[in-house]
Amino acid sequence: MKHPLRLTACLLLAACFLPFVSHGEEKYELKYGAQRTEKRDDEAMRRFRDHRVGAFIHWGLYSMAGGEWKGKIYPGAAEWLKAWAKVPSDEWLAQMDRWNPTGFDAREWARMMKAAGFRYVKITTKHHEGFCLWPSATTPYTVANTPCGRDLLGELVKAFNDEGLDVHFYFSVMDWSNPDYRTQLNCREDSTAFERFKRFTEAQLRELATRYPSVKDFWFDGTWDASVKGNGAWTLQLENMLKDLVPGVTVNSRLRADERGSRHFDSNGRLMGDYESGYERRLPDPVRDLQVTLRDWEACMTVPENQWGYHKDWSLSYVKPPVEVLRRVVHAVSMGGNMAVNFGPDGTGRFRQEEKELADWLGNWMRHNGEAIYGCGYAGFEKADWGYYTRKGDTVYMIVFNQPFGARLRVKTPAGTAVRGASLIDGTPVGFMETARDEYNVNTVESSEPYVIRLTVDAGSAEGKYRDALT
Ligand code: FHN
Repeated sequence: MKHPLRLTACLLLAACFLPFVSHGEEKYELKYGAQRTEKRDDEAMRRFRDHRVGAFIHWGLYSMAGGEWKGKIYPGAAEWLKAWAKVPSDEWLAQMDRWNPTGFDAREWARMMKAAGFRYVKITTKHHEGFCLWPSATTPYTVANTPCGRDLLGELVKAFNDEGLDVHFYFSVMDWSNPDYRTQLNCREDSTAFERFKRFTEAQLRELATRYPSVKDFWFDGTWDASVKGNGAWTLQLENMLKDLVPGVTVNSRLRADERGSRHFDSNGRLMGDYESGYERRLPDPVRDLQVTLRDWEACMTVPENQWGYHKDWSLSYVKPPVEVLRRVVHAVSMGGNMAVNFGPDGTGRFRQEEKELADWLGNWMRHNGEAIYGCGYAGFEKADWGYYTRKGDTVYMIVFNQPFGARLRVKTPAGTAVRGASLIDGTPVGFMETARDEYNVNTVESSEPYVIRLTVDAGSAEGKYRDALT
């Protein structure tokens, strides 16, 4: 038997070192973890969620080089060219002398994005390179000190808003142009420099929030270094500052770290920020990862394999055809998420032909079928091999990507849910029949592209049951 004193000492030690156990489920008592236990559900959040599909735009000095430095093409992500080609910061930033996007017309961009069916646009205000698309007073590395001299971000915000599109700001905390940035804080000098960097970042964000108060979302990036992860309190302070300055603004999960260094989700497994933003160039599995349907999230995707900024040679990787881009948008919505599709205009401010064609194709599809996307979410139906379901109340949309060999689409309803009607988006009825308990066959439709069948289901929504099973 153990000596009782030793046992007491062990228990005391354990009490000191083991995580604090509080309010039943929570393992750790956290000051800088998640700020709420439920989904955020105010009007601004619902607006963000209901939009479902947005564009991402990466535009900066890297858009001029297009993946090529001193005659050599680098196949990696074009916006990382400075790193691939090991270009010193002063040499990289000297490109500002050539920044003069003569083909740029903010209204044209806005019309294109609107026509493509996007409801919001995420713009890189500052990517890792540190060049600001707005005339910031915090640094010389801005549009103000280029031959262009205009506030390009301001022009974009106005043009998008004029078209009725919400603007979201991408902001990289990691900044290669600022000598105070540190990846790690190894000594006092590092900490002092990083404190200066924190003030600089705050000032930039304060400028963005006050100069462009119609901004609806801040999407943070470049927050993976130990220096940022070790400053959880600061990341929460930034989020709170933005929310004070811009009522209703949403903030992605990528900004935050708790005091134990956990990112996105705190050490108790709770989401930080307003929505999860970890799905980058990947999507949750529709069978295994149903947990995601319980929270808000937004995925983002590139059209080539991994190019966000403009790269002059798209032949270096597989390029997704429009139908595949659409499939990913639908996949995200079917699991209760949003999707941001990336565009990378070149240094003159023009979109490449492939991107214009993609925007046209998506716009055409969304004009006819957008009802199955906007304001829709997870349907609670079992995954089908012909495509995806989305749902709005008692209307369930079948979005058919793979025509089956037989002329029937099998629909397995959640227990107790009955299908009352089936039609095309234009109202044309579609034949269907009950084939077994909680199972129907719906007729296929001749179509050369993905099509939508609208099902009316009874009010005995199974969504709740699915949710109960998941939680
Ligand atoms: O490094 C960046 C990358 O260039 C791009 O901006 C993407 C967009 O989600 N985010 C970072 C990688 O996670």
